[in-house]
Amino acid sequence: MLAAMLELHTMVPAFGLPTFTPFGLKLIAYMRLAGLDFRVVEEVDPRRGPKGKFPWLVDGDATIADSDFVVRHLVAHHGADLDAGLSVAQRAHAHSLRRMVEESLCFCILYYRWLEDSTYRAATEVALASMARPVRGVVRPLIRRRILRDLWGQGIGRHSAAEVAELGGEDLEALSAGLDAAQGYLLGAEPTAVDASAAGFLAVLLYPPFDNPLRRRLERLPNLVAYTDRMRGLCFDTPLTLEAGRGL
Ligand SMILES: N[C@@H](CCC(=O)N[C@@H](CS)C(=O)NCC(=O)O)C(=O)O
Repeated sequence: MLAAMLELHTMVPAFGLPTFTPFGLKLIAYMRLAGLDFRVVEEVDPRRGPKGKFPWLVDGDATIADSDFVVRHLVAHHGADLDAGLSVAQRAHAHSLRRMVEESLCFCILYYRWLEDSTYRAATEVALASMARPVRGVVRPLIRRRILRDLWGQGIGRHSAAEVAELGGEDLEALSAGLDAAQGYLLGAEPTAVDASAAGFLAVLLYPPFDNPLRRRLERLPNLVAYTDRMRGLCFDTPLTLEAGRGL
């Protein structure tokens, strides 16, 4: 039997956003747009989740990790299908857009978050604020080293900051052009799952006070900025039911 109240376990709020991970924002946006009732449990340590990453969903006895599997669960068990009205061709288009955002733009955003010294310091200061200072001092560089190794392995970490802005800028321009062709959201007049995903990634790029060449590319695309603001108003500005999770 599934519990009535869904629990989304995700990274702490930061910089005016209800969580600092784009994948957590994606699920908050998805559940908000689907009209689901849920509470957010703030987590500091991703290793508490089944796959060692934020976010995960607890639904009664079931714990589901990875935002894509969470969305599948919400569709299968809660009838919350934001894409129900899409044609086969629109679903295929949505799939490629979502992959572009989550597998390409995502790494460009992570690049600046973890490679730039000042951004890394400010971001981890907030994300790990609940940790005792001496613990934080030890843990921060370890996390950074691991993520930089991942970014090197993925390939993005081998590029210059300007090259990453070129690659990520193409993703942003594709989203911007798609918005112009649609009627308000990425696939038409109503928000769908791909809007939830895009909103999460655009929000973490646009709103935290970190200057980088990719953010400047986004600021030069007024329709995408207006869309991000609109999605923020729809999905991220309403207060959430919050619960403190367990720290390290
Ligand atoms: N494919 C996963 C990606 C989740 C993910 O990459 N989460 C990052 C935060 S943006 C994370 O937890 N990183 C922590 C770590 O690697 O230690 C999803 O869709 O949920």
